[in-house]
Amino acid sequence: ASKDPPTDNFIFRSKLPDITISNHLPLHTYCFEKIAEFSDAPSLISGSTAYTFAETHLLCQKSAAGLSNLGIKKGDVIMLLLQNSPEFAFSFMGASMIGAITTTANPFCTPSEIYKQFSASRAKLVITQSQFVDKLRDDGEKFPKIGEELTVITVDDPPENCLHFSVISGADERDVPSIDIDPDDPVALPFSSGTTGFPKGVILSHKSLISSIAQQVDGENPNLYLTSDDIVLCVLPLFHIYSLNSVLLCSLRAGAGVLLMQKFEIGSLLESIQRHRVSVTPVVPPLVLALAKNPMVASFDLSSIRIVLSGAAPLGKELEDALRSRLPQAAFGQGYGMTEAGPVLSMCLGFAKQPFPTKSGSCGTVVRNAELKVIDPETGLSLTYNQPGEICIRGPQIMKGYLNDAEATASTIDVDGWLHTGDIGYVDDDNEIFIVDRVKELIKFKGFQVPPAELEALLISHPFIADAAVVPQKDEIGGEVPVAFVVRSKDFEITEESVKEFIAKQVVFYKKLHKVYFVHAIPKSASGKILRKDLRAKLASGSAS
Ligand code: 4UU
Repeated sequence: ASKDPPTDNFIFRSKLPDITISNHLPLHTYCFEKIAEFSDAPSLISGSTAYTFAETHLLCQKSAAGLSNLGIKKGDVIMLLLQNSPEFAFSFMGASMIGAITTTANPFCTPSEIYKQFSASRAKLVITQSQFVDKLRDDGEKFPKIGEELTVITVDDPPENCLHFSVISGADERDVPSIDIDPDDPVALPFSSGTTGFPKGVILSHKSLISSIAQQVDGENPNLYLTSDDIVLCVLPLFHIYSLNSVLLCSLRAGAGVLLMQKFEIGSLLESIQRHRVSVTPVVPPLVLALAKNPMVASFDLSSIRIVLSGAAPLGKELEDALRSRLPQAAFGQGYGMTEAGPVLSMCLGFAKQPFPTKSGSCGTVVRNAELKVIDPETGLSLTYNQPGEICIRGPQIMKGYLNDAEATASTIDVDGWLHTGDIGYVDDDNEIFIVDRVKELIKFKGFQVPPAELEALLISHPFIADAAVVPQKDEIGGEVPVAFVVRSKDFEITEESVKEFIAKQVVFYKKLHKVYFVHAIPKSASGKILRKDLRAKLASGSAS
């Protein structure tokens, strides 16, 4: 097969047969469809509190009624600015039940980062923790006045002019208005910069999320086999689509319990895995590193783990092998996702109910009910086995498009419905996908998105900076870190430290610059595009400084 010439449509499929997907349903109906089978099993576990599936379902309905009582209607957007908590699930599903849309934001973002998402999504209400409320009162931004123009709900003691979460979760579930939901109606609005530019709202419909969940956990032989005997670790933040979809929503559908943790701290993580007999651990490469290398691991009983899923950033083969030898009983593999792709493109088939053998370093096989192709970035022709090119995906799970950005949508999803990922990879003879490079601008620090365009815009807003470009540099712990090439304005002196500080105070921690290189000019193409490849090559060769 390796010698096949390029054709205009060589398509890769899952080894699993296609299934019938109930994507005509509203998301909440689909997620809770089988709840009678496990209504008394634990669904959400947080600290010393646990909610059964029946309790979780009821609290979602109450929250739906409560949101409706506060004036939230079909098509309205609510913003969750929350760390992992049961209330995250209640609000997200509650919003779905009244046809509202949830935009999820990182509570550690700066007020200006939050404001951009808040205003672009036109959120009508914010659900957060008291410690983050001041970010919504920041003088520098034009947030509406809390309590008068903007409803802010906190899951803990509410500060001035805010409401407590019980205002919605204490509502009468019989007050949920009856509404019609079309499969194409949006339900989630995560933000992603995609292949280029600034973060944009990614419109995910009921149909797309259901399709993605079903591709993972439905069918006689599910690709990711979860049952009501499983406890799934939820330490990855729910505001990111990986955790929201593959952890929370997949577990709700399949009846698995979700162990919610607010932050990653190795000791308490290991302790929780041992105490709750966690069986499935969705992680990112820095967590694989901790589990593989931290000496504390040896003093805990981790024998309950049967699946380790890594995703959101490239994982080295050596690290994967190191963790494998520490957790020999577990199936280890990767998922490959992209917010715009709904998000899962491929998943390790070693996680299936009847598993397939898989290889180290692979990102899995394309999910069922979807088509994947690898194209030559120059000619657009599709490539066959073992030839690296840009990965494209098509299926009912991909986003509808970007919010209010037809141009960015058109340059990401082509007329034939293929979503272009900006990732370079190949498919081997066993249909396993290997990602080898990224052609898009996006930088990933520990799996978090760092959009260069955002940092470049901040840099050139500095009066002493004439031009700037931000590119990824390889980093042992973070995978990649953002570094800047900066052209000083004529006759102005500015130091590396002051540039770093200027950025650090305006961005969330993972977007901080790790290095600044002063140059005389930024290499650009004839059309004015930054030649990022040249800058990356300069870094790789060590000739940057
Ligand atoms: C190399 O990272 C994500 C979603 C990840 C995900 C979701 C569900 C993983 C497993 C799962 O079950 O989304 P974004 O939008 O933040 O970032 C997308 C980009 C990809 O285009 C690719 O460049 O993140 C990178 N990426 C990976 N790279 C994602 N997964 C992988 C991977 N290996 N396994």
